[in-house]
Amino acid sequence: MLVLVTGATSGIGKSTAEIFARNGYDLIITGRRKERLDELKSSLEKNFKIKITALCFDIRNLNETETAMASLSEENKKIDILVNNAGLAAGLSSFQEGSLDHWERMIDTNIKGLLYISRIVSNLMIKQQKGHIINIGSIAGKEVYANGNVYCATKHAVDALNKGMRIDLLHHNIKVTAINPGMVETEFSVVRFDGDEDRAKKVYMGMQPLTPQDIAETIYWVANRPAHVNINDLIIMPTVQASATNVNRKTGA
Ligand code: NDP
Ligand code: 8X3
Repeated sequence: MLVLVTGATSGIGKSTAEIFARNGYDLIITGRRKERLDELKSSLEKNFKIKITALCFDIRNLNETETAMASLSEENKKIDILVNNAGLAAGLSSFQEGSLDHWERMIDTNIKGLLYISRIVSNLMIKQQKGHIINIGSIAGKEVYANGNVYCATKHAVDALNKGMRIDLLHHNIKVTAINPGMVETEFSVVRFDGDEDRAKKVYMGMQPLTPQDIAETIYWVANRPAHVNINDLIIMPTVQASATNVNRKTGA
């Protein structure tokens, strides 16, 4: 079995690559940071008897995405599972004060990037008349919170695309699933706050967030249901988080 994980250089994507590797799946891992991709490839290949192909490209760039995918061998084009994980939030500002650069980064990555790779992979899956696309959405694709505006809009788009893909791929025996996490401690908040690590730490202060491994285990479980079972849509939250903004924090007082 062959799994393509986008955004495998960090967080949820890296943990997802690890759990599939541990269970004997071959992998295609992607991301922009080549050193991290190479490091992950060599450590997983050292520990597990699997084949890993690392593709270094920016998913926002259609040409780079098409070129990287075209470089795959015929064997590596037989992808069984696509995990659409690459994504980010940039900024947490009111709509009226939002940065255009942040908006474009989120729209280009979370929506357009996901579309570019999914179009290519779904056509490869159609040739095989089987496959499974697992989209990483967010609680931000189910709810809108103050200052979340464009990030929430991109994840609502993922929610809509998850449903649309499932309908259009129905007659090709392709499963489509969305996993929508609440707060997961990864590099997500550091990226959101443009590298401000102190601000990022405060996001998880006084509460126990999910770990990337929690999400990876869920992805693995979803991917391993019997052939006749599909998990359409799943929301997974930390126990201390009831909604995007309701978090039970210990004040430490
Ligand atoms: P990380 O920042 O730890 O990981 C993000 C991954 O996406 C990295 O591997 C990064 O690789 C990749 N990526 C980002 N932009 C691009 C790009 N332009 N081209 C290729 N790859 C890219 O964050 P998470 O693991 O938390 O995020 C993974 C997914 O989970 C995202 O879609 C996020 O929206 C979603 N999510 C996260 C939650 C959280 O609380 N952490 C909650 C709900 C959903 P590189 O930089 O090397 O390109
Ligand atoms: C990430 C979770 O709550 O910051 O998608 O939107 S949140």
